[in-house]
Amino acid sequence: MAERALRRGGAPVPVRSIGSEAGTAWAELDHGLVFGRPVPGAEPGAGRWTLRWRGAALMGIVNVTPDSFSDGNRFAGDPVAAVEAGLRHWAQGATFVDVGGESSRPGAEGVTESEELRRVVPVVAGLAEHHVRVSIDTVKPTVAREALAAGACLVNDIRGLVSPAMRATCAGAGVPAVVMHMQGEPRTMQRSPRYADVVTEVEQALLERARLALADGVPSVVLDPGIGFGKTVEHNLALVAATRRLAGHGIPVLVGGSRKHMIAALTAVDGEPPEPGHRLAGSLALHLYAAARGAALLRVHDVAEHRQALSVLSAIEAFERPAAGERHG
Ligand code: HH2
Repeated sequence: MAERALRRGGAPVPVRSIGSEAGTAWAELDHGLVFGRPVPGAEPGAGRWTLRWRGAALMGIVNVTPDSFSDGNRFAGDPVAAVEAGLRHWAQGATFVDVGGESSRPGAEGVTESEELRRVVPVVAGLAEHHVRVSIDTVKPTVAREALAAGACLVNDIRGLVSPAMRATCAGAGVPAVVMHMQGEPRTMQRSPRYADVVTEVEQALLERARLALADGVPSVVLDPGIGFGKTVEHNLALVAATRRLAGHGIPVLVGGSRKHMIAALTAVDGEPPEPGHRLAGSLALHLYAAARGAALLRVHDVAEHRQALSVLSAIEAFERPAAGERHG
């Protein structure tokens, strides 16, 4: 396993060929996350629990913030509505519901620990009561710890676990983490993002962060190129186009482009970019592309619509591909 090689400091496994053109169906690719504690749907074995799935799974977004770029103020101050939104994502087929209490949109100011805790803990607890797999979207180890105690089972850290305390929190709780790439910090990250080779730099940074996390005892990780986090539209396009390469390390890859600025920038009509609530079609195109090239998780606002699109794509591809016997016959 690539994670084992990273833990030993060995070279990552070579790039796999994924995708319909390569003859490997993305919808049949096996993905898994290892936990050090029981999680709904995970199989026990040797003191660990493994959650397995095939193809691209969905992470439904619930932002309990007044200022998120898309659903800001929808659930702020209303944990009951936030829990209902999370339950809707879950019923529509999300594998994780991602709860966040601090916006990371470009220019966003941070919130205090106590305010973030006040926003997220009741929502996490309300969802966990219904056996929903909750991921906590935070950069603060204390918020992660409290959310895990309230029933979350995955940490989504847009700072990529640079904090040793965050790595220790995940390791101590026996939960995996999403290791996301960001250049700079939300307040200033979009001022002048620069890379000599964006794909190589992001890939190397993610592998290094993953190695650190695994070495510190985090049971498993997800890699995320961080669409829109210190990146121009071209940087984002290069990274989405490199999904097959990023997924080739044998570590699950998450892509999160839902309703983001790059979609608005690519689809403006007469200089008018669509509002976040009108970026679903572009989000679907981006995510289907990534799914077909091996992305294991898609972080989305619209779970039912993504589920429908993924089901149709995989059904067509299954029909297109010859049966194994015919292929070699
Ligand atoms: N994007 C956002 C927040 N968290 N986490 C991961 N792993 N990957 C992402 O791409 C990602 C993320 C930003 O989107 P959103 O939560 O919709 O908005 P806001 O940050 O304004 O709350």
